[in-house]
Amino acid sequence: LGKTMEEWLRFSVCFWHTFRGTGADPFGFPTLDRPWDDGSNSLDNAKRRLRAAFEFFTKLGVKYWTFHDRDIAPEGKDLAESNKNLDEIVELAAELQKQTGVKLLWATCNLFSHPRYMNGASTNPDAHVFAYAAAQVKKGLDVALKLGAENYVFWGGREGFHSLLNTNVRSELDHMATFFRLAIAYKKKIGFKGVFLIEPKPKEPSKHQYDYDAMTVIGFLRTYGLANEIKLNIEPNHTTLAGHAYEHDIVMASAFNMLGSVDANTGSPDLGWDTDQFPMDIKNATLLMQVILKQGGLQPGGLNFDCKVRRESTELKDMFIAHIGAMDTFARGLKLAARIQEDNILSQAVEERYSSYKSGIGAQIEAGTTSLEQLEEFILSNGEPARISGQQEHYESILNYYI
Ligand code: GLO
Ligand code: NI
Ligand code: NI
Ligand code: NI
Repeated sequence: LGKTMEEWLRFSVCFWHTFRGTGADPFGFPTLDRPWDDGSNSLDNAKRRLRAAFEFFTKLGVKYWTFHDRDIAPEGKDLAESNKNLDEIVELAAELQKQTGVKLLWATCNLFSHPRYMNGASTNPDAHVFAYAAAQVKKGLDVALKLGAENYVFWGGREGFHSLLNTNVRSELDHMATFFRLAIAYKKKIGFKGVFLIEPKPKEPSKHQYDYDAMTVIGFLRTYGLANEIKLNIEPNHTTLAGHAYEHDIVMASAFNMLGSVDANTGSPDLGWDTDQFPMDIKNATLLMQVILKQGGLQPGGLNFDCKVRRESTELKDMFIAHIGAMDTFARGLKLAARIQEDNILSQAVEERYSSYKSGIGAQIEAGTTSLEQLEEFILSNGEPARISGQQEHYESILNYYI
């Protein structure tokens, strides 16, 4: 299919779950032991973590990693100190990237953990907080440039509202658009070539997040004239949280040429939160890889494992098993998707389903050369359309044949 397995499957390990995850949850204290991590906020500890991370990437054979500014380097007493800490760690990251050949799929800024962001970052009612977030992103882009990030992600975890009664929605959305415009201007100014990506999520931690799902973000980007500058990073677990099928946002984003990258995880659709499980479902992986194959790959995006081992996993080897299992799942998904594409049975069935648009009145509809009067005329002389039954089962059983 014109690319190697590695080119189709641009796997990436995220630093925050794998090296900052502790197994803690809202009801429980940390459970995971990380022998290199003394739990302190020191720069030395941050360096040990980063070295351990690169050892892990190398042993796993993964070519990409991702991080937030604040998970690789400790936040200081003010922005200047935070930036200084970050510089020191980024220096080491650059060295480790060079030594190992592991590259940066994307960088991002944490604009959600610190209390200053409790009412939002770019959509905060306080302009002072907006300015802080902007300054943080400025540094984030400098770092992304320095480390050769291929993309840069914005996940607006606090960009949303808890009550409409205290929220001026329109002005918050205007501010968010301004924030992106400023980031785009700075990106161009410093010559950063990475692709900007917004990661939709409907809720958690915000009660309602503005970047609800793929179509909401696409609508936002088009409304504000940003659609040529920003694409989407789709996380299937967020898609199911929004009440959609696992593959829904991948398909929708790709249909509008907006699928930039994937946070390759999975969730249990019956749960109401983002469980960030490692993807182990072959059928889901096949559905996803089908879309990626069809659009010709994800480059410069990738399959970033935004996943965490459960708090019951105490052994280090669980981190390896989880990532290897997930990579195998996508490799099988890719092979199945390739077979489905080669066989052409499913695509022929789809083509057949739309065959009425190939000629006659359908071709005129496609070409946009018809009118309501003409269509009425067509119905008056042709009558009721025929009904086709059992469609869903027809296509699903074809897919099942491969899995
Ligand atoms: C949370 C998101 C989050 C983002 C990350 C990168 O649910 O998945 O982990 O992926 O902040 O922007
Ligand atoms: Ni994510
Ligand atoms: Ni998530
Ligand atoms: Ni996540």
